[in-house]
Amino acid sequence: MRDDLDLSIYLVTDTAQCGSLGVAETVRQAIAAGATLVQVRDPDASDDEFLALSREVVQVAQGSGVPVLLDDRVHLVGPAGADGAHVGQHDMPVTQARAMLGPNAILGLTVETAEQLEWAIANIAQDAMDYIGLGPVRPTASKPGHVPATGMRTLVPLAKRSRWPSVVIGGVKAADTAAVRWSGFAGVSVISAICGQPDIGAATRRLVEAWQSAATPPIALTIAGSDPSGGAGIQADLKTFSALGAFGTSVITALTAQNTQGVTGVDVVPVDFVRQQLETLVADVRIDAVKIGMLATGELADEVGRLLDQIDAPVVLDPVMVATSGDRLLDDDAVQAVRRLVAKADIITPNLPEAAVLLGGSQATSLDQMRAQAIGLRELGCDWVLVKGGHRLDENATDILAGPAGIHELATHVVRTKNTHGTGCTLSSALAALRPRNLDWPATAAAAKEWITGALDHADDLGVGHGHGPVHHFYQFWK
Ligand code: TZP
Repeated sequence: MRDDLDLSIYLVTDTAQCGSLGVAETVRQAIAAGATLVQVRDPDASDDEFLALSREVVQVAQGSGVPVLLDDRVHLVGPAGADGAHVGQHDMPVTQARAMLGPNAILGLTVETAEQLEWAIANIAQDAMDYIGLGPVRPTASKPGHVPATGMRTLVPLAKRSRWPSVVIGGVKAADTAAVRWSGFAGVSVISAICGQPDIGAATRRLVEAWQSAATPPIALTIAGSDPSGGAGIQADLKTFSALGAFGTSVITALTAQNTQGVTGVDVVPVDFVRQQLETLVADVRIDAVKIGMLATGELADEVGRLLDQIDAPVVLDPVMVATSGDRLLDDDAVQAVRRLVAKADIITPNLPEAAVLLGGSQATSLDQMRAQAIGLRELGCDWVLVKGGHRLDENATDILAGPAGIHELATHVVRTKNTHGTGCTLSSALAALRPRNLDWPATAAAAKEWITGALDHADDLGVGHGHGPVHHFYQFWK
């Protein structure tokens, strides 16, 4: 057992992928750039070849403080002078490996399923093992014939349940690294994100920098209008961010006078002052995700489009046009500007009336029409389109997510409640809050849909107003 083990940038070597540069030189450059742990892996090598390779790697790592582990061959740890071993489900049992290695060696185990984790919890003493490797999170060519990829939605609960620190393995890229840390893992375990890369140092530094960027919680920004009744707009967005573990910041585009029964007035913030709010904010505060809601006028929509160039973060655009009460929240001439803004977003979240307005067509009434509209909206220049089925309410409350690889369907039970004020704002801000903790939009959308369904399930617990009351953003916290 090691108390000071740094699992954050965990390099697993692959002799073929390291190519002509070689394993030892790859390890040397990766350690120089910040790799924190190395596992020598070459399942095809004979014991003699593996021992020679391991000795080379141990020598390269000497003096760096970076431990070297051997994959599977526990009996070679001593002869190679390595610091420990990593064993798989079909290798030597952990308790036997610990007995062979002694109390000070580092020892890790691959866990692929909930059953394997439960078995480990029941049968392996906490101090017999240092960490678990969870995966594969994505399909990977580095381990052909491996069990199917499980994705973060399966792995995150396993990491939470684990008594040992967890690293994620399998197809992990630099772009995933912050999400892995924000999801509570102790590190990323990679082969191809380092081995065989044209510049080993640069590839390793990308992982290190992404890991460091996630040392503190994600910060989300909402650019939207204020709802004094607290169920929609900026107020809903900040509650959603807070409930889902993102620090919330806001730029206000408009003040509305409204309650749960309707909107009685809108006062649009001058464009110059919207710009000043945003520029002052981003001059100081890092933004990890953006949600855009009510834009009120075409002029504001165009200005927000320009301001987005100052932010390097995923953008969720909720093309807000009409409140739940039926009140218009956008000028007619602003629709064209919102269409232009769509091209600057990573994902848009129209409901059925908004999808129809954006496409200049009629409202979808069937799932097939929703699929066609979602695909059609991608032509406006946005990779991902989530068409919400809330206005149709089939037996599964199905939403359609269209992306570069086709259609995903998101279905849950229908919640029968009149308290739906702010559901659009809440879902889009949930996407912004959750994207930093997920590897892609399908996983983010599935998590957001599950969460907002809970917020709708508990909406009737709140007795706010006499019209369409708000959903319950804090249903997971309040008794
Ligand atoms: N165990 C589970 S997936 C995997 C191993 C060794 C391969 C990871 O390689 P890559 O290239 O980082 O996907």
